[in-house]
Amino acid sequence: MDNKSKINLEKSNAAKLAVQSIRSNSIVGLGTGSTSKFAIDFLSERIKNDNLIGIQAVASSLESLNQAKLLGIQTLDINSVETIDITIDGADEFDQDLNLIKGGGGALLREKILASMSNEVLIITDSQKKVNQLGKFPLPVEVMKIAATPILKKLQKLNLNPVLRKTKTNQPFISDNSNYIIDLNIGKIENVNDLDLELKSIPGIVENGLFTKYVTRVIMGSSNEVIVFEKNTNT
Ligand code: A5P
Repeated sequence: MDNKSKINLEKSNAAKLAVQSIRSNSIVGLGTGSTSKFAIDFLSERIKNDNLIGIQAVASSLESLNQAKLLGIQTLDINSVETIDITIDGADEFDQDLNLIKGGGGALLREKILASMSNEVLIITDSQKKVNQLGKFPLPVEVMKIAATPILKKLQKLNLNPVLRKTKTNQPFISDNSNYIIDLNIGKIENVNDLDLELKSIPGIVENGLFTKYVTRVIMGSSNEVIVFEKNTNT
């Protein structure tokens, strides 16, 4: 098996196990990205073949919303929901404390809103996402278009090596919320909470891709097994 197939199998195995946690009559948060895509497929299979009834989904992106609709999964608008029972989403990196970098696909804002509304957040990944220290993967920051230039300058001054995300045709990438994304090439993030607060203090930054709370469990595919990391409640 080539490496890409191996990674896809890890993603699929993690997604399959996570979807087993969904109970009938639940509101389910749908993540975004290639691993979440597997989870949405498995959810639809469970609804069709497994007596899973009363499922309503809230999507974290237009991409996931479209996939869910195509599969016949009933969807709800975020504004019509008070609490989400369980959200299943991917990540770009996670550490031993279950802090995450998310937003490689540009959906970090809605993903964080969904996570904040959820009783349970299951993160599904392949084995390449586990790191000792976050930061090798560029940290995405969603910013208002009108403030992109001053924010880029501010982030440069903070030595965070910001780069405005571009599409394949060299146009600025536009999020589902009509904002820009700036990727921070940090290398190693020494203190995730301090950086999260620093970014939140800059006007015009709508959200950043650091998830320092919310996660209940990370479910990681690794070769033919699946490893579950629980939040250590003693720390
Ligand atoms: C989307 O914006 C991201 O947060 C994804 O959840 C993350 O990039 C993981 O994507 P993959 O499952 O494709 O690796």
